[in-house]
Amino acid sequence: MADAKFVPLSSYHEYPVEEMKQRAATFYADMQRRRSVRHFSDRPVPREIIEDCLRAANTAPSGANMQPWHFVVVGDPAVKGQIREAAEKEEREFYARRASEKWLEALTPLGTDEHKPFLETAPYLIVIFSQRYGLTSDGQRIKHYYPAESVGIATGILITAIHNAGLVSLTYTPSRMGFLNEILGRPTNERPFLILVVGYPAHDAVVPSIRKKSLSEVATLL
Ligand code: IYR
Repeated sequence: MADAKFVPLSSYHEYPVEEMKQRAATFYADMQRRRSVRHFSDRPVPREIIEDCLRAANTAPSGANMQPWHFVVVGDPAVKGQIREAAEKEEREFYARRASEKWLEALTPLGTDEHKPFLETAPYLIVIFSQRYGLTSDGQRIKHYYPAESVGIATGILITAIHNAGLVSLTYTPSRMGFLNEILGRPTNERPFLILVVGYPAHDAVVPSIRKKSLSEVATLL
């Protein structure tokens, strides 16, 4: 710890307890409105909104503060088309052969199939990569710690930031994702984590009728 440097925690702000309760309840009420959406409008979204949401995601805690993530924002219709084509090829294989009966059964309530038109309709695809290790400018490998956990946390913050901005998103994981490195020219130390589809919902968007578990089902308070 000899070289550790510390500065005062000047960013922390304490709220009175009543205000904390109010903030926690209000935040929950707002998050409860978030839904994963598969029907997008093609309405454009200002790029700076996406950039600020990515800045928020980049504040995420990560193993040894290595920030083992990379975000590729795809707005180019030609690239979105390439991603759709490659993803649907994987999904045709998934739904016809790769998926077990049990897996298909678990997906039934979501009504998903091999067609992924949202990959072209939505204004942005944010492709999130997890870096298995980092690289210095002279090509030396830097060890990354807990990349899966770190990228998962950053992705959660990104989803929350997008919802907070007033947009909708879909966490989309094609059955196999290696094609994303090729299409987007990402290096071999990066693994595709997921595609976050972002935009406005279509006017006639519908969502599956599913429910979240209650607090007592997911939490134990000792
Ligand atoms: N990737 C496929 C299948 C799929 C898998 C899970 I796990 C989901 O939560 C939803 C879908 C698809 O997107 O259709």
